[in-house]
Amino acid sequence: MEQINVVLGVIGSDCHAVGNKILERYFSAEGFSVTNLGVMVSQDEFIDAAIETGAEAILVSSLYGHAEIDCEGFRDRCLERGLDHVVLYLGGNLVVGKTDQTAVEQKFLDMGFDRVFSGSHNELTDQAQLLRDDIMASRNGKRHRAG
Ligand code: B12
Repeated sequence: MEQINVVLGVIGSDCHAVGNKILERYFSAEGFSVTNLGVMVSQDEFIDAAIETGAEAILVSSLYGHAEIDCEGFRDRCLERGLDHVVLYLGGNLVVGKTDQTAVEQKFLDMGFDRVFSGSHNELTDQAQLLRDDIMASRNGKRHRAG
């Protein structure tokens, strides 16, 4: 099967490590070649790793509620550094407190993520297939943007 490289990690000063390990196992078991940067990863560390490994997707987690600050400008930074076609996913507990899930997800889609998973959408079900489809679309110059 064709190897597809992806980069995974928890952004910012966030130290929540358990979900990250589960994501590594899930996407590896689904056939992706996963570079897992672990916790407390900066935007540039994600991008450096994606460039080094030729990753076609960056999967960002944020669990401690500060995703908006940590993810600000991420898509622009990818473009600045030549990652024009990288697929960007974001998941976790993205904001502090109870906020409407759809509104939360839309906020991050507007920031340039291709798919956003929060609340009940965090459960790992068909994300590997979605990712495969989005990477294929991106290769064909049709980057997916939900919403
Ligand atoms: C254990 C824990 C800790 C431990 C972490 C230990 C460690 N090194 O992992 C300790 C005690 C250190 C900790 C600290 C803090 N924590 Co804490 N912690 C938790 C707790 C109880 C469990 C987290 C966990 O392991 N979950 C199990 C895993 C399997 O689930 P998960 O992390 O959500 O990951 C899954 C999904 O989110 C999803 N997912 C995640 N990312 C992505 C990405 C993609 C692309 C996709 C598709 C899916 C996906 O898939 C994952 C696998 O199934 C949660 C509450 C909870 N029940 O979730 C709070 C919680 C995450 N913590 C919270 C907070 C506030 C903190 C602190 C700020 C507390 C404080 N005031 O100090 C600090 C932050 C420290 C820091 N710098 O990060 C809040 C966050 C609030 C928010 N976002 O709204 C939570 C939700 C508790 C709460 N209800 O208030 N915490």
